[in-house]
Amino acid sequence: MGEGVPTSRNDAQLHYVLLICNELTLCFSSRCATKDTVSLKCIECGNRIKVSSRIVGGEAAELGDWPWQVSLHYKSRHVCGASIIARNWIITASHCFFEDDSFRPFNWKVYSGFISQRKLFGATRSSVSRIVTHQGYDSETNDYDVALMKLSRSLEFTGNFSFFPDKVRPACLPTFDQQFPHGTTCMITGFGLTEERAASSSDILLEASVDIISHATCNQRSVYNGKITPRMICAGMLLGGVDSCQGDSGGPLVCKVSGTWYLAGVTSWGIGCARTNKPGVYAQVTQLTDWIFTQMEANSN
Ligand code: 4AZ
Repeated sequence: MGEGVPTSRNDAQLHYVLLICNELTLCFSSRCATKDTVSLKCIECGNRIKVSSRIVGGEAAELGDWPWQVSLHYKSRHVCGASIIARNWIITASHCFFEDDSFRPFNWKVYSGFISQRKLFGATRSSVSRIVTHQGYDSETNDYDVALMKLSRSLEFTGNFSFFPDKVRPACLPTFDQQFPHGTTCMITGFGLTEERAASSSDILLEASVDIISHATCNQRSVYNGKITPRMICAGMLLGGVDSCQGDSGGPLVCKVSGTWYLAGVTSWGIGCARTNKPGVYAQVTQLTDWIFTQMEANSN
């Protein structure tokens, strides 16, 4: 990696990755490790010890399965999910900040390292020092539905990889050019509704596998009829039955590449939950990494 100002998008990303890696100890993907940066891997991301589907149509997760999943409590209630991407940064959806009070960090608590909302005593509770929503977020279209929250204190990542269960660990951010081709099977997780008409969110963390759906398919008239922007990625089952739902928002859509889990999407919107031809829509992280790195740098002190 050369000196000075980055000269291309690729350089720009390496630049940010290096800076963040040095200063904030970001989890960054091994795919960033070109011949110039090969040894610069600060923290392992996207891994867990265990190798082993509310979310509608899912099943119960076990502790340590999705160590980057956190629960955002607003005024003491679970309202959204989020994912750990660095010791002191989590990523969520901009639409989780839905009223004036929700832009005040002290109204939020972040719970990590747990799988049951009724057993929060085992969780790590963090306070929030900053909330950064995307200036391009449009509540009509859900474009740019991404936000960052900075934690008041850095999380301690548990486990040392080989010996202890990992309850709290980061997911890997993809590189801007990383592809998650349609048909790839990925995972969604969350404490959201287990049915579109359910009265409350799930007590336990649920997981489900979903397929990546192409923009062309998702924008078809019978599906979302042109409403899918480049900042969105669709995933689910066109037949219905499996999907994220209210309360899962802000949480992860992760895809496993060579044994490592990458954050492909941030749960954003959809028409209902698990309906035929209405898959879940996620903020497309690869299109937002520049913004993510820029905000993390700008808010590093
Ligand atoms: C929501 O209201 C929501 N089926 C999140 C995800 C989906 C629908 C609604 C996707 O936060």
